[in-house]
Amino acid sequence: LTQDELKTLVGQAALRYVVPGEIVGVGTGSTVNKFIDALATIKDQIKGAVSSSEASTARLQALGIPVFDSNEVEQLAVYIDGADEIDGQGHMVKGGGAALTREKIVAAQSRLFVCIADESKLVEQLGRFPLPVEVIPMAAQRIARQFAAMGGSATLRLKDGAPLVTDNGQHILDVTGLRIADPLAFEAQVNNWPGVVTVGVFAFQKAGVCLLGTRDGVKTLEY
Ligand code: DER
Repeated sequence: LTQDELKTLVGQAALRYVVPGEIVGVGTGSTVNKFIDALATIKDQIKGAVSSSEASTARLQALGIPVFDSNEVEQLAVYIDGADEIDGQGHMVKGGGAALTREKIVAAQSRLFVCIADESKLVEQLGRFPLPVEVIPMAAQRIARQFAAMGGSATLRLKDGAPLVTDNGQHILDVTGLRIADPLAFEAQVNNWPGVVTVGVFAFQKAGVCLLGTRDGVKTLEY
C-alpha cells in the first residue's frame, strides 16, 4: 500500500466517528483532504463543518458541504485532523500545513480529537519533525534565540522566497534539534513566551483516538 492509499484508508475510516445531523470539526492537510472527500459522500447526513484553514474551507465548499464559523457553534462532537508526529499517549506535533492555530482552536471546542495518520507519523518521542511555531513577526528573532538556548535551531518558514504568512497574518518558525520529553510542560512553557501565537505541540488538545494506516490495515489506537 502506498502512503497515499494509507491516507485514503484512514480518511474513510474516520467517517464512523461522524455524528449524523451534526457539525463536524475538520483539520488540514493531505490526509484530511481524503477525509473531506469521504465526508462529501455522506454530506446529506451532516449539518456541515467547522474548518481549521482557508484551504480546507475551499475544499469543503467546493464539495457542497456548508462551513460554519467557530463562533456559530458551542461544542463539536468530533474533530478529525492529521498530524506530523503522534506519540504513544496521543500527543502530537502539528503545523506542517501552517494551520496549527485554527486547528488547536477547533480541537479545543471538540469533545473528541480523532487523529488520522499513516504509520510514518507514529514516534516514540516528539521532536524529530521540525516543530512549527506560529509567531508575531516582530518577536521571531527573540523567540529563535530562546529556542537556541534550549538546543533548538529555528528557521523562518519561507514561501516563494518570502516569509510564509498564515491565515492569521503571522509567521512560522520551524525548530529542529529539540527533544520534547514532556509535551505538556513544553507546550505550557513555550505558550508563555511573548509573541508566540501557537506552538505546534498538541498536548493539552491531544488525540483521544488515532486511526493509523498500516500495511496491515487501519489500527485504532485509543488514549
Ligand atoms: O498542518 C497540520 O497540522 C497537518 O495536519 C499535518 O500535520 C498533517 O498533514 P498531512 O496529513 O498532509 O501529513
